[in-house]
Formats: sequence, C-alpha cells, structure tokens
Amino acid sequence: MRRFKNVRLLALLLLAALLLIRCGTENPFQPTRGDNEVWIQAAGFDPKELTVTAGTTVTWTNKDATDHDVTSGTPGNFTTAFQSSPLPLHQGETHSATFSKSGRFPYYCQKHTSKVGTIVVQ
Ligand SMILES: [Cu+2]
Repeated sequence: MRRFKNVRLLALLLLAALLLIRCGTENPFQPTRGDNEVWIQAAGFDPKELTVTAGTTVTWTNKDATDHDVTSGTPGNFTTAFQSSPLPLHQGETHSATFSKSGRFPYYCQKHTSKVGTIVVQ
C-alpha cells in the first residue's frame, strides 16, 4: 500500500514538472529572483540598487519582451568599472559580472537611458 502511494506521488510530481516545462521561455525552476540577481523588467532594473559583498558575481536576466543591455557607467558616460553586456539581451538571456572591489557601480541600458541601476559592493 505504501509502495503504491509512492508511485502515485511520483507520477504526480512528474506531471507537475512537465506542466512547468511547458510554461514558456522563463526558467520554471527559478520563479523568484536570486540574492545576487537583477531582473530587467519593463519598468526598469529590479532591484534598482543591489548590495553584495566583494567577490560576488551578479547576474542580470532580461524578463522583458524588449531587448535591453547592461552598460557600466551612467547614461552617455560609459565606464569599464565592470564587464558590460557585449550585446543587447533578448528575453530570457542573462549577463554576469564579478565585482571584486568595494564601491558603488552605476549602470544603465543604452537603448533606454532612463533605466538605471547601481550595484553597491561592500
Ligand atoms: Cu533597455
């Protein structure tokens, strides 16, 4: 009886996993934002300011249908303080950069310069 229950549970879990996989381009196994992750939403970078410790790798994920980029610096003032995304990110694509030194690192989207964010490294 117990064995039969386990088989039913397994079948149910398998069905749930299959349903999740069918749910579009987003990673179904990561429904919430990670600690060192910034989501690029239609409204802007989320969170707008992210605080991490030195040595942390931050990952940006484009959650919007529109292409966006992650450019180190402030609008019109590109810097090489950290690795910018080489190309615009399509929906679902990610870009990562490692922050080894402490400080405030502003960034923006070149296509939509009202979209700005800051990584604070402690
Ligand atoms: Cu953009």
